[in-house]
Amino acid sequence: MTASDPDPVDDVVATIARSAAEIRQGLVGRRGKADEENPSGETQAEADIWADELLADRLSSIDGVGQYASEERSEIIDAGDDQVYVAVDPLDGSSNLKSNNTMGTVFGIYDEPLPAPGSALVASGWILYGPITTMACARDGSVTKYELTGGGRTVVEEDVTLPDDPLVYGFGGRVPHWHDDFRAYVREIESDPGHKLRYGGAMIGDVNQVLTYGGIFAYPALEDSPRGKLRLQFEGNPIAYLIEAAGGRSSDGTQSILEVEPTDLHDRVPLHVGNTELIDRLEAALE
Ligand code: FDP
Repeated sequence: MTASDPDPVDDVVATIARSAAEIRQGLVGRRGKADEENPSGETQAEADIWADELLADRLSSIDGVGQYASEERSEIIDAGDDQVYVAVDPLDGSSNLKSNNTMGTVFGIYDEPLPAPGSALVASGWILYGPITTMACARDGSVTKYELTGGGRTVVEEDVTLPDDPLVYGFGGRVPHWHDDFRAYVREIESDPGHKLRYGGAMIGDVNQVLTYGGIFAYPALEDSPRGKLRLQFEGNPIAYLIEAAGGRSSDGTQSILEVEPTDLHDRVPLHVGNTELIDRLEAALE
């Protein structure tokens, strides 16, 4: 590739950013349940299916894209090229549609065919549909935050890092299903007067709070679900790549999420991300 050649990574990021306003607008009238399940056995919202189709069409037609895969479809779309491979959660936290709370779109751009380990990511990021629409994007070890308006994108912060003093925590899964060692760790985090609870039920909203204020988010292994809930390709890897690029850590309980070898496109992974010190303590607690 020469300097003047189109860069498929840039094109994928720009296409997702440009599509965000349309996705946000398209949620109106699509908040109901569809009569279908995703490959993880969850009932899909009409908006999940619609956003997936919109992104599948746009991303798989970009020059250089070899595959499009999504949490909302069982099969990978073969897009014909071989430079980058795109994994998307079109609407993360879509259960929040009913109550009109925050949700997001998550993407990972890999340089290996899917399913791929997080070490094959070359960029990742998320769109957050909050009071305004924002994007956080990691590439080449650096994180940039944008505000999105219509089809446009304005940089609001470059070289974003997690604040040194962690402030917020949010932990998913039903508390009675947490393992005892994880529960004991949570009690320690809660009892620190410097910490406060922030949990909104959409991973991307909760992780964005950690990126903004410092802290920890986890959707851990559960007694009735040993690999937790979140999907490695579509959620775990992209989030881990971005939080690590922002100077934080990710862990599946014992190692960086980026080191987890996938066995299936829809694998789940226990996810813990946040300030290094808190993830180090978590791994020690789960030993
Ligand atoms: P959702 O099912 O609404 O799409 O993986 C998806 C996710 O939301 C995350 O965004 C969120 O953190 C988690 O599931 C919440 O799940 P539960 O409410 O089932 O615990």
